[in-house]
Order: sequence, then structure tokens, then C-alpha cells
Amino acid sequence: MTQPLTIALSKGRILDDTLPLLAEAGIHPAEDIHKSRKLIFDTNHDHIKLVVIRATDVPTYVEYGAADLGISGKDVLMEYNSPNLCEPLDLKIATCRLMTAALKDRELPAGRLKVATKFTGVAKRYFAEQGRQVDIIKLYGGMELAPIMGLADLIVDIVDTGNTLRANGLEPRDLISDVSSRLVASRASMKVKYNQIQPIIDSMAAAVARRDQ
Ligand code: PRT
Ligand code: MG
Repeated sequence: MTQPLTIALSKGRILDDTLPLLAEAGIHPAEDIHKSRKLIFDTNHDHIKLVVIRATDVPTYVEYGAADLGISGKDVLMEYNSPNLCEPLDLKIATCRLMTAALKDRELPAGRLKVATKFTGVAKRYFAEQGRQVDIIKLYGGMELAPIMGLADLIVDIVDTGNTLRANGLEPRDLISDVSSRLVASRASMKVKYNQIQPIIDSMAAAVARRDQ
């Protein structure tokens, strides 16, 4: 018998790129996700369900086995940083970059740096690798404001076009990582539910490859 299988989708901008890719992989929600307030959706496959949750919650659902597969930004996965998760496929959607940024033309102080970010784990590891002493200041949004207000010397944030930085008198400095959304699974469920999960990975991989052509 086919066991039920749940895929956790990140809502927001990743979802906009995910739904067409799922469709190309032959997985269609039973109703329009954008028009519904539901969080759980049946699909055209009897055994596959979709749940739509906050991007930052996807790795948690997958790690604890509440969802079998998830779709998450690499930034979110780097911040979550769990050895129990694996990334069987790069979906190449919702691409952007994790970067440091500072006020345009502003020289950074020589000593300890104040770094504002919501990616505190990523920032800690990055500056440790650089051998740079930093104080990390956790913010939940609007990071661009921190250097303007003198709260921080640097921010670590997502950059796509760079327009948000420029509009606030900031400039990108160093690349920390390229970002795209990934299919994520737990190492445990990859073993236990391999026969269920692998066909979905395969059909999504084929859809990604067709786009690359
Ligand atoms: O809002 P909430 O806290 O629930 O979640 P969220 O803001 O993390 O979700 P959402 O829907 O914004 O999606 C975030 C995910 O999309 C990230 O984790 C990335 O993997 C991916 N992604 C891709 C982006 C961008 N591109 C992006 N441009 N996430 C955010 N941005 C924002 C960025 O924070 C900055 O404010 O866009 C602005 C920069 O864009 P440019 O083009 O002005 O440089
Ligand atoms: Mg947002």
C-alpha cells in the first residue's frame, strides 16, 4: 500500500515559484492555494498532501517528521543548520544572495563590528571564519534601517536586485552565499520512506532539468 506523504511548502514569495514547478512535476493541489485560507491541501495524487506554512517553520516540520519533504530557501536552511536534514535537490527557484551590506562609501571601524541581522547563526559562523570580532544584534525585519540609525556597522541580509539597499543609502559588500530554494528531507525519513520519497524527487528533478534546457 502507498503510505501517505506530506510536502511542506514555504508560503510567501517561494510559494509563487513553487506551484508552477510542482505542476510541471505533475503535482496539482485540489484547490487554488492562493485563494484559500486553508493550510492543508489534497492533491491529484491520493497519497500526497501539501501543507503551507511560514518559510522558517518548514525545516522544523521536516526534522520532526511531521512533513516528509519540504521546500525551503537555502538561507533558512543555513540558519536552521541541522545535521538531521539533507537537501536532495536544488530547485533553482527564488534565487537571491545572502550578503553583508553597509552605508555607501562608509569605512568600517577597525575593531569590533556591530552586525544587525535576522540570520544570527549564519552571521556568527561567517565572521568567526573571517576571524572578525563582532557583536550580533538580532532584528526581525527592516535591517536596512540599522546602519542609518547607528545601531549597527553592517547588516547581513538577502539581496536580489540591490534596489532595497540602494533606496536606503546602503551598498552590498561581501557575498556570504548564493541562495535558492531546496527540496529538504530528514535523513531518517529518506531511509524509512525512500520508496515514497524518491519518485517525487525524481519527477521534480526532471522538471528542474527541463527548465535548464
Ligand atoms: O515575512 P516572513 O517573516 O513570514 O518570511 P519571509 O520574509 O522570510 O518570507 P518571504 O515570503 O519574504 O520569502 C523569503 C524567502 O524568499 C527567503 O528565505 C529567500 O530564500 C527567498 N527570497 C528570494 C527572498 C528574496 N528573493 C528577496 N529579495 N527573500 C527576501 N527578499 C527581500 C530581502 O529581504 C530584501 O528586503 O527582498 C529585499 C531585497 O530585494 P532587492 O531586489 O531589493 O535586492
Ligand atoms: Mg517577508
